[in-house]
Amino acid sequence: MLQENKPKIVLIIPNSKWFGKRPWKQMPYAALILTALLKDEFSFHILDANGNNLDEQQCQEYLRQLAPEVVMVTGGSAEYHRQAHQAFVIARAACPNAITILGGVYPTTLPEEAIKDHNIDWLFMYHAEERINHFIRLLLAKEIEKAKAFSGIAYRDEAGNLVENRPTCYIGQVKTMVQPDYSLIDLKPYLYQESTDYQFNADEPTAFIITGYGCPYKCSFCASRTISGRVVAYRPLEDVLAEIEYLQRDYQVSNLVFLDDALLMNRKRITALLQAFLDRQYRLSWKAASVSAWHLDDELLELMKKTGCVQLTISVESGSQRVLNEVILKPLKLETIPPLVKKCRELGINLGANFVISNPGETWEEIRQSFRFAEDCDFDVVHFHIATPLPRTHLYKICKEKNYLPADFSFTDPQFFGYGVGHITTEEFTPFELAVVRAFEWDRINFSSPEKQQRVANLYQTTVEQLAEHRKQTRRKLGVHF
Ligand code: B12
Ligand code: SF4
Repeated sequence: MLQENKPKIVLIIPNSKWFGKRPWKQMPYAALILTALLKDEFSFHILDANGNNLDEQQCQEYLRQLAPEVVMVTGGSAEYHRQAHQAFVIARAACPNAITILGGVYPTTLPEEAIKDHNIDWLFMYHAEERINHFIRLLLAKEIEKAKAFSGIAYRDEAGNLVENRPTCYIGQVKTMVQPDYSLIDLKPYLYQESTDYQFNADEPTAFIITGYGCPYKCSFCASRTISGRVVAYRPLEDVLAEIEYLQRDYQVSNLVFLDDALLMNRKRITALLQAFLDRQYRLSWKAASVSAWHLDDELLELMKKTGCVQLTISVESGSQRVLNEVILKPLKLETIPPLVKKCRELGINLGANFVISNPGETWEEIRQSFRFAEDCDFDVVHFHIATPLPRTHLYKICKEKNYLPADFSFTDPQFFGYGVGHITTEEFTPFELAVVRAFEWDRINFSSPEKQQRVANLYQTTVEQLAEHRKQTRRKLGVHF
């Protein structure tokens, strides 16, 4: 079929800057997968409002000119739900008759909110692989009853209520993993990061990569299982290596950040991947955003270092073994952490750590234990997050059962997200106490000496003076500036 005869579909990537939120400029992996799935069968286009920093007017003009039959929007974390809805306001104004579909993490975890938007016809929940083409074919053929029976989607019934079809499988059951397709995305805006701890040398192109989706663990606050199920979907290593080589060849990428949920789960696989880095003589510096410390040991760390690892961030979450075992449900043994810090320092790998304070069931003393542990370990940088009850997580269920959330609690309250703002009140703590202790302990632990200040400044590729301003703002607003 000729390209022009194919039905036109546009995927909008909403601009994270709309509504003045913290902007994100990480490669939209979902768009790369959807390109691979849809571009041959349909006339598929991407309106990347985020990468190109487009405003509403520019998006409307683009849509009016193209006049697509289907407009799709990718909704990342629920925190950015307003941007997703704004994309549909634009789409409806520009192409009132188009079929509209919202997909991604937001509708998967919060369909009851997303469906309230009458600019949206369908919610496509969970993964797109082996599903989306069939669903679009049904819609274009006006087979509405069949579309309504499709698994893992949701829609509004005539009374305006959510109808949600459970999925029959998760990404882990998919037979063929799809190679991300970069051909319709202008990658350049994504290659240079603004001051985040993923930053390398600001002048060198940095790319993000995901080698597998999902995680089998069941940490109480985490949404991974809701989205991906419990079986990790691994991409073939050859595909991962081909992607890295493409990024190196076409974009001179020399820095890489792994964003997998469970990068280290399969020892044989991660070893084979890193060994290939050596065999193929890649000249790369790489970081991993959030790795499971219980899979790290000296041998793996040494291999990581040899292959260009410059930074790892581990999720320790709590300095209390009881809280880890009984509240957070993370299989981490705290005694393994100090030797890891020592080994990373010996090897010259920066080690960051994430903590989550104020899980229901945690005492004030146990929260203080987390700060003490973080300080004693002497990580290169430590982040403390206030537990945020994300939709459809175990944490949220407990909070509801125990009545720990305010009466007017809403996932769509712009104040809800941020991880520096608490919502949970138990017998042990209130959001205000948490915000205060978090901001000041973060400041004290990370910046207690000129050496530490310099260390963090180096990590963020910034100056101690600029860092001082961020610290001041974080203390004054009791918020997150990194
Ligand atoms: C990579 C990642 C990031 C990256 C990049 C984010 C981005 N916007 O691209 C960075 C590091 C920047 C990031 C930041 C944040 N993240 Co994040 N992130 C992830 C992670 C690990 C993988 C996401 C991913 O790219 N997966 C691969 C792609 C291919 O999958 P996908 O996006 O789900 O898309 C598939 C389907 O959903 C579907 N699909 C997607 N869009 C569409 C659209 C249509 C129309 C259709 C039909 C289908 C479809 O098709 C795709 C292929 O199957 C997930 C964990 C997870 N398990 O999902 C957390 C996760 C999404 N992040 C989360 C959070 C909380 C955040 C932050 C708020 C954290 C913070 N510290 O502030 C920020 C917010 C950023 C934002 N703008 O959304 C939570 C969200 C929870 C929730 N319920 O909202 C998750 C689930 C982590 C967790 N385990 O709890 N994140
Ligand atoms: S190990 Fe990480 S990704 Fe897996 S469930 Fe726990 S927090 Fe989520």
